[in-house]
Amino acid sequence: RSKLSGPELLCQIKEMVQIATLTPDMEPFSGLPLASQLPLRQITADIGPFKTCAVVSSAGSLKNSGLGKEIDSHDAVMRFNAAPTTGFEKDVGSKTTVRLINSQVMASEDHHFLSSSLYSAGILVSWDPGPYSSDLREWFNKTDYPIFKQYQRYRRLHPQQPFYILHPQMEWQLWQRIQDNMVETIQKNPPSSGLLGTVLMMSLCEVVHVYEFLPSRRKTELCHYYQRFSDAACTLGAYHPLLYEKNLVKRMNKGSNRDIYTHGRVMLPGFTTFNC
Ligand code: NCC
Repeated sequence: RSKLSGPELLCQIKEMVQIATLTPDMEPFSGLPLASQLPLRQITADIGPFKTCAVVSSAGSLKNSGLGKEIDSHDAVMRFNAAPTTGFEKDVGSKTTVRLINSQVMASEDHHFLSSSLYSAGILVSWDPGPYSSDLREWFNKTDYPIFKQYQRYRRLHPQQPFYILHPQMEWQLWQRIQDNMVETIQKNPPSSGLLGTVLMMSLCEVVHVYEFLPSRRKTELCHYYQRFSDAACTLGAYHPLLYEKNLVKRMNKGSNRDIYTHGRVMLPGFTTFNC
């Protein structure tokens, strides 16, 4: 099997990964109270298209990057999980257009998901590792963390804030792209929020700039720019196939290696800007 080029990889992802969020008509939700809380339309029908976007990883190497102004200059900015902006504006900016959160954040006591103002800016998108079959009923009966319970509670408290749930098929279609493009057998766990969010933004933006997903010269064992905890697994992966994700992103990068080294910046084209 020959190694795909960057453009070929981009086409595979564009054609084989469907960007989908849950809507009220989908089974088994249609008859349930949850259905009345789900957005009526797909996220891709509701928001964007944006010209230029920033995806801000939570990596420790963002610390002292001074990238805040550049990040805020984009039309839309995506952040992840509990990553704050307050107090870190110089390095990560202050704009939040979309926040992608995993179900662990929604469920764990320490994140105060229902009450913390951290989550009130922008559009929320959540995800939970679904079964490989991506069967919604099977997933609904056995989620990793109680994503649906927490989603419903949050929606009752903050009914005006747009809040989507990713269809689990997106996780596994993307996982398959990673596996099919690697020689090694990869653990059957979904991609990290970082890669899921990057691909979601590629469907909403003309150009996506991803910051410190591929580590710059500031590379550090510090896990997050906002915490004192260190662990190299945050950058290299443990549960998520993060190293493989990064390899794929490196191959698709349209920017220069110099940009990675100095700014931790990767440039990816939006799906509408290329033909396959
Ligand atoms: O750490 P996390 O990710 O919230 O980071 C968001 C995304 O940024 C990229 N990243 C992060 C740190 C780092 N040093 N290098 C990076 O490249 C990754 O792409 C990552 O996805 C997640 O993916 O949802 C994850 O969430 C955390 C945790 O659940 C939340 O932060 C809430 O506390 C997971 N950590 C643990 O379970 C302990 C992490 O594995 C994945």
